[in-house]
Amino acid sequence: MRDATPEQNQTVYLKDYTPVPVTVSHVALSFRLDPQATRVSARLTCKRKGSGDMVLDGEMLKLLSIAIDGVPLAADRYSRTDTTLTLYDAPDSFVLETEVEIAPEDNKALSGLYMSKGMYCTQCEAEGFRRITYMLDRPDVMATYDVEIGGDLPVRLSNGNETGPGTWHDPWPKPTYLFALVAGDLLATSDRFTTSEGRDVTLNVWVRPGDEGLTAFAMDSLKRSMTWDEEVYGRPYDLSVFNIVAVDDFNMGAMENKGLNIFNSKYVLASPATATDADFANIESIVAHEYFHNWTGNRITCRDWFQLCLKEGLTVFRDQQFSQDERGFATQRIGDVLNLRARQFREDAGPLAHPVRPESFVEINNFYTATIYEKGAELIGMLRTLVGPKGYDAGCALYFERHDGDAATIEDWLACFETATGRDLSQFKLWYAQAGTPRVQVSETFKDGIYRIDLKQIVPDTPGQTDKCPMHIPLAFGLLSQDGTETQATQVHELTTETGSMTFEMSAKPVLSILRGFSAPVILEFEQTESDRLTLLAHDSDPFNRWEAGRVLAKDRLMRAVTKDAGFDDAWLNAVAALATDELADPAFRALALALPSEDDLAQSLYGAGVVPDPDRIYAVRRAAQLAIAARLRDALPGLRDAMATPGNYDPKAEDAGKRALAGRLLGLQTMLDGGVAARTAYDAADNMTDRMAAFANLLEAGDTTVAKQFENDWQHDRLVMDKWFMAQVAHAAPRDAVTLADTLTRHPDFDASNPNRFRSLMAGLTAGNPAGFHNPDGSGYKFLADWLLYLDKSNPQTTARMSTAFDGWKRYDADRQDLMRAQLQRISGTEGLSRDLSEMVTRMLK
Ligand code: 0A1
Ligand code: ZN
Repeated sequence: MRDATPEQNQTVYLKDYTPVPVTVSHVALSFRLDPQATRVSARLTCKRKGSGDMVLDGEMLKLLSIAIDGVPLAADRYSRTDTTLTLYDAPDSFVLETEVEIAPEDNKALSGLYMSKGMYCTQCEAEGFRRITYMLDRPDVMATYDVEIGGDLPVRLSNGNETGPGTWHDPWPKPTYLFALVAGDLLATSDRFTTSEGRDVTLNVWVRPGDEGLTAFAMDSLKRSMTWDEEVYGRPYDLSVFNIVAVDDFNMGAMENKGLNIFNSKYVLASPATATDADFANIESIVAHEYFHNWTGNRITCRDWFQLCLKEGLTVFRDQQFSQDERGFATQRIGDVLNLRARQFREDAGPLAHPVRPESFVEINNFYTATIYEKGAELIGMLRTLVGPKGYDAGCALYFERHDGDAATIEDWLACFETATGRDLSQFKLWYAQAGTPRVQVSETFKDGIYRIDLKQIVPDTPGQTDKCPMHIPLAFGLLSQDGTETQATQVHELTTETGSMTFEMSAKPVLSILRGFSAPVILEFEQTESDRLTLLAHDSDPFNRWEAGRVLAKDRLMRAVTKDAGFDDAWLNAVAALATDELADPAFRALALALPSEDDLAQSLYGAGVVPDPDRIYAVRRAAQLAIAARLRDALPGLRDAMATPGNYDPKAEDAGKRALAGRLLGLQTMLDGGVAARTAYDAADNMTDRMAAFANLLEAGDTTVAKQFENDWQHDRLVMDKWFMAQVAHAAPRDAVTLADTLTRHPDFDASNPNRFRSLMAGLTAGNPAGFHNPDGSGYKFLADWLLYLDKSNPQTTARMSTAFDGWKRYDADRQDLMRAQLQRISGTEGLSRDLSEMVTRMLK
């Protein structure tokens, strides 16, 4: 074997993309499963496309044999490094046969083939296939697959259609990252679906024995998703079986492997007793998301990983549309925007900011981010606004027709819309290249019967990017008269230059409702008058902006309370009380309107306004605001909450969930006044997990010392419920107790850092759930997190790197806290043997 030098921690650039010189059109795999010594035989049908050596990827593989066209390969015909196998002088077409040995039981990174509670499963996105066998592990190499899983495990699954016990044929060419294998002792809930093309499809949801009673909602969500994708996008399913498998140890939410979706069990298993309304909604949208990938991701995949948003942004947009149709437009949109602002705006404002289509990466697993997913989805939404619903449908239809079977690019996607609608999208394309959240400044004047709106866009500098060009920003807006009547229905103004303006002839100054439906992912800077905002809150026909008006009023109050020690005025408290008691408004909407901006949201906004956020002060001010609202509603609270009762059997439908959400908010207010009396009654009466968790959280907030033990005794047999127990205790601890409690809980017999759900529950309970606790001025929160990151990085770099993003806001804070956080980041970065994942993250955060 020839010598070769290994390549480590290298930066990969989009500009360096080159097609492979030799491609693989068919893959035949044979598995002999064993926890310590699994044998994988691979036959790759290869064909030359250009000149050059064939470099296959492979990691942690013990090569047992290698042959070309049945002849063992001489040592001078190939070379290996820790990560590659290079074939020299390969013929024009040939079959490469290899046999390797791997140890799934030792694979704690949960990438490649690994074991979870005795069951074999795989995770190949982004680059896990190379830990199974030697292959061109990149998305532009698409092959058909035949898979044989030997042995006597009762259930043996792979992609495609089953051709015999444990043998599978996938007729649809796919890249390696969509390969999957599952084997073990599993039980299925089964159903059938007939597609619009008349294909009879068997649907299975596979779980470990004992969990079979928890699959009904996932199955129902799957069938509704299949119908929706046929009706709305004209996309039917294309195999005779669709399998979903629930796995307890999983780094992410779920994975869209062709015909064999693998899910974190948290996003499959649900019963009224164990899952909250939020869990049900997540299951519905994630089942839909993975199913929708069959067309947006699988049938049409990405040419390279820089194009990740091509499948992810589009598929998130599609699952958001689905959830709007299933659950109601307004509340879904408000929830999606809240999530975008909390996660993506935060990312875009800090050291980890990157374009929706990045230009380089070290570890691609670090780029499964809110920017690529959620901002990517906003770009699709803006495109739809710009070309209109019909233009959007025509562009999508052309995309499916033109690129079915392709590994495509963002250019391919946009070209379909240019062809279908005749629009020039060259400026719009900047959204994919320029990072950072644009700010749009709005000002208005009214003089001599002319109402004028002036607009200015500012695209901020982000790491590695300065002096950006103006973006193409669709601003949906409408006008109301001062009494709240809409005088101009929604129109879209396209802001394409740095400044812009609009004028209207009017007899009186109108009330402007701008950025309706949150038509672009921007930060609006608009000093609108208090009375205009109150008019919008009471009357805007656009429900998003109605909610947004309330949000802006609340945020103003909270920021002034933080910076100027201002109290909470009657006008605001009365407006909040009016919404809370408005029986004509949808309870889900009222629940959203009653929720104050989060502590992190306030920290972000204060920092954006040039104020150094003090986490303790923010915590105290939020509580004071809640107390003021509670006091205003004191007498009404019990009656309001009673009116939200949902008698009869628990139903996860949006209507009931909205009532429970409002009841939960009201209970929070009652707890501010009664120290937990109502919450105790609610806890004891709860007959579903939504009500129980709301009461539990409030009892913890009130300092109840018995409920945690009671909850544990009741639920210690249920791992998913216990994740909630770990998280809630830390999130709802008094800030000064949070780190000590988190640390104590890591010594609880049920704390297992190797299970990503458990690790994340506890860590995020502190970092996201209890910001004042995490930012304890003594630095204990930072040290606690850094210690655990260093510990877990040795076995599971992916989950560790994701959790490290809790440090990404470090530059917002005061000098002492910055020093403490920097010191922990430097300690991590100076540690020997760091994973590529974590090393890239801390390097970017320290820059
Ligand atoms: N493609 C999946 C999410 C996913 C991404 C990466 C993974 O491993 C690094 C695993 C899953 C989705 O969008 O649902
Ligand atoms: Zn996805």
